[in-house]
Amino acid sequence: MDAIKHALSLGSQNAPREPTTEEVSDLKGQYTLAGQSHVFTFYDSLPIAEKAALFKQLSAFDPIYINKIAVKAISPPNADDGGAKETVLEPLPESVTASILDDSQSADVKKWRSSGLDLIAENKVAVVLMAGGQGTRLGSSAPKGCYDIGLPSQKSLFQIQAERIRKIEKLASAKANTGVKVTVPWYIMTSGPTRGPTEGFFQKHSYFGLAPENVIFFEQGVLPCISNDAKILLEGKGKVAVAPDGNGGIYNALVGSKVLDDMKVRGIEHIHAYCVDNCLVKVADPAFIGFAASREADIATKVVRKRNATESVGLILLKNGRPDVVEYSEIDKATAEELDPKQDPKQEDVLRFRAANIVNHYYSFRFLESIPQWAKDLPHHVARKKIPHINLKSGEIVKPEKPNGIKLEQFVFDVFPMLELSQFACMEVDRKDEFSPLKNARGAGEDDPDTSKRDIMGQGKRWAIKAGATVVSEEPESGIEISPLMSYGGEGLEELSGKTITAPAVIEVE
Ligand code: UD2
Repeated sequence: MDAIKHALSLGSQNAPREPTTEEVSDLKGQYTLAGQSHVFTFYDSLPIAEKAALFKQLSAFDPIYINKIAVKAISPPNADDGGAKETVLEPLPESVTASILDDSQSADVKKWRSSGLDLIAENKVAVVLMAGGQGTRLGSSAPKGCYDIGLPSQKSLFQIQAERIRKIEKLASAKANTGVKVTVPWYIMTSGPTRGPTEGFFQKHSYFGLAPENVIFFEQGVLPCISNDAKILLEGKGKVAVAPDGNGGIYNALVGSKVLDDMKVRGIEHIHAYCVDNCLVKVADPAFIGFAASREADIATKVVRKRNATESVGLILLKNGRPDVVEYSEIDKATAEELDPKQDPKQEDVLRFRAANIVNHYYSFRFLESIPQWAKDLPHHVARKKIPHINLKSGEIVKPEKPNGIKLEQFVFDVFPMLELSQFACMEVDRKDEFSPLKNARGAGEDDPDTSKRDIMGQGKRWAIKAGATVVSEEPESGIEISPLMSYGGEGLEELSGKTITAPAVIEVE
């Protein structure tokens, strides 16, 4: 019997096995118990391949758990039902924050950068890129990292980030001068929709000069889309409507995909995790790594000054004494607009809560090893969406005009409140040098391809002028694109001294 069962379970490559009656009835029983048996409405009429696919998909979910997180996400405990005590929000205390903007800390920054480069040279630093988002606001179907923001070199965000990794490896190696090969492994988290196109893009571009064995792709999980009356939605007669489980899916994915095991084998102790769409991101920033390591932080995060009360960024703050982030989609207007009583009222309005989250986080490896102890407690958030689905009565596809359901997602920063303040650190950085997110389609005028291009070329122009070059240009806006392989953060541009450069221009390594 075992041999037959084994053979059946394999099935031949192109003819998946039909689940047995008992397997189907077991699974149906679980879904019936959870009040979700409607997902089997069309099961019997499906061809075998679709039966097998739906059975496999449904087997990957626990319907009781889905119900639990959906109910908790839709109606979180609040003050009046005693579910949560009065929430006290305060800015982060000075004790856990440092600021690049504060000249009095420049000696510290130099020290952090130096120690960060040493850690990179000791092969203790890795980078995790969260690239599973679907970039719907950008209006492009390709993964955001593939996007060409219009630079003279036509480099994509992925290429810019890959070259920053190559450059920081070189800088760390030159400083250490031990002859030991320096590698910063790059773990790229994708989601179902972004996995294929992302890997294909890297293969097409030969990993932008990185060694393929040091660019590791892994996939985050998905969760079923839920109707407003808490029912799992079917996208087709044999397919559950699913969506990526949010960038907070990174934690389960790091464990499930064995990325943590790979980091352990490599001796990684410090991890930089960041957002794909920020063209200015300092990948594996040694100053940030050195800062976090100097504080022996389990988590550290970079922030910039919030642009205005309505900017779509999370706010890093203390919530009931713990580090936390209130997402832009969940902050109340009064809190977002509250002014800082300590600030000079004549100054431009200074918001009380102005530490803007930029999805730029540091983790100690020892902290990431604790994921299995708390990952199941990470909350889910609700995104109300228009979700195409099958009408269970007519079997027709419905394309709703207005939000008809929810996508459940976890937020990467929801892990912050698990820490005592002493385990957490925050570094304020200069927005013009470190944050220019690509969120909107061209023409939005803010956080779009043109602002990304403007900011990265403006930075290159500042670097060239600082290095002693004279920059001439017809339009004041035109800048200079300096390849990351030339300079990681404005260093090493002595050869530009005394030169006259006509912008717009590209400076690339020969
Ligand atoms: C994110 C932050 C927000 C602010 C803003 C600044 C979160 C939850 N929110 O909001 O506080 O910092 O960025 O730009 O971090 N991603 C995945 N898998 C997913 C969803 C997203 O990998 O399922 C990645 C995505 O590819 C990107 C990053 O997470 O690299 C942020 O995602 P987003 O740009 O959709 O987040 P946004 O702008 O709503």
